[in-house]
Amino acid sequence: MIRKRKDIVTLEQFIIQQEQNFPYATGQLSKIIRDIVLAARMVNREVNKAGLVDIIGLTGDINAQGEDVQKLDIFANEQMIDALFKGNMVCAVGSEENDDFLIKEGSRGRYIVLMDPLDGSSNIDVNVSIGTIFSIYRRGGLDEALTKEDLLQAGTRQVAAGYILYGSSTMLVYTTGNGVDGFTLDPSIGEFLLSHKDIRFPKSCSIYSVNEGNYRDFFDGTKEYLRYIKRDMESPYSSRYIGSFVADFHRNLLKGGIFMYPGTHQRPNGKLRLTFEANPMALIAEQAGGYASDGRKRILEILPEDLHQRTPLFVGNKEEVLKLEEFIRNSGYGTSTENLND
Ligand code: AHM
Ligand code: MG
Repeated sequence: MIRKRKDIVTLEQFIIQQEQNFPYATGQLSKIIRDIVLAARMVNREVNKAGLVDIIGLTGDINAQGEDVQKLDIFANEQMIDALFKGNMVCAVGSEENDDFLIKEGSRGRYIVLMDPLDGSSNIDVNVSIGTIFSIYRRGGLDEALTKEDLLQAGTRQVAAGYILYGSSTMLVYTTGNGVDGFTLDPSIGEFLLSHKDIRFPKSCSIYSVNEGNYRDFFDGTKEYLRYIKRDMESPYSSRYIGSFVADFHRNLLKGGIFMYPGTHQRPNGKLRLTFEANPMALIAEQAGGYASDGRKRILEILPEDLHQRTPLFVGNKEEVLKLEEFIRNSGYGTSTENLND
């Protein structure tokens, strides 16, 4: 079916419409979204060429988490930082690829951006979808120096969050706290077009996504929940796990599902980062009627102490994540290793 021109809404038109709904908006936040999208277009171009040119592959450098860094990560990081700082609305950027915050001295920018410029980058060389995740906060008074409280705020204080999925098509999904909307890049005209208006998790959950290779090492509550959804439910859920967070989250958002990256005995805080990965997806999930938890409490209420802090993460359909919390609560938040081999 070919859509008539009047049905098509570009991202730019959508942003303008949104601003008209908030007559006091300064347009600064919209400018940041535009800057992120501009950088994402550049990243998209390189991701699409990754199989063809020598931009792919390890550089030999190690990132802040001690993992190998691939060239595309660096490219994405540079593009994002460059676009954000040139835009003048942003005074500080925290990136998964940098040990510490990058501060723009003397900036009058009101906003702080935290991001994972290219999540799932270990999937690049096997042609699996990857993504950029971002999260935007407002700083305190412009006349005071930036404080730790400005830089490390709880997820509830996000003014916007989103992701770009470089998949079979390229999509931007974002929220400014007023629902979640999705845009698909039309490569023939180079524009993101509104394709998924007001996204909500479907009523029922039908998918669970977890790296079950780690099962042995999960805590009791997580194991009991997994046994329940696989064995005790009338119609068991489908298991779907790509191992690329943006793609796993996006599928579950559209189809209904729970994504889990639990803590383990080896790594009680799991793998994913609170600031770059959990918080933005938690805001999107809640804005779409879902919920995100660390197993005990709401992700968005955790006050980060460190830029690179990790957290267990359970995110998806609200009732499902609440059920998971119940299993963990009923296990006494157990950390026993007794049934490690179940
Ligand atoms: P990255 O930020 O180093 O790319 O790692 C994060 C990725 C996520 O995209 C994904 O959900 C997770 O790591 C997969 O981890 P695992 O391979 O342990 O299942
Ligand atoms: Mg990541």
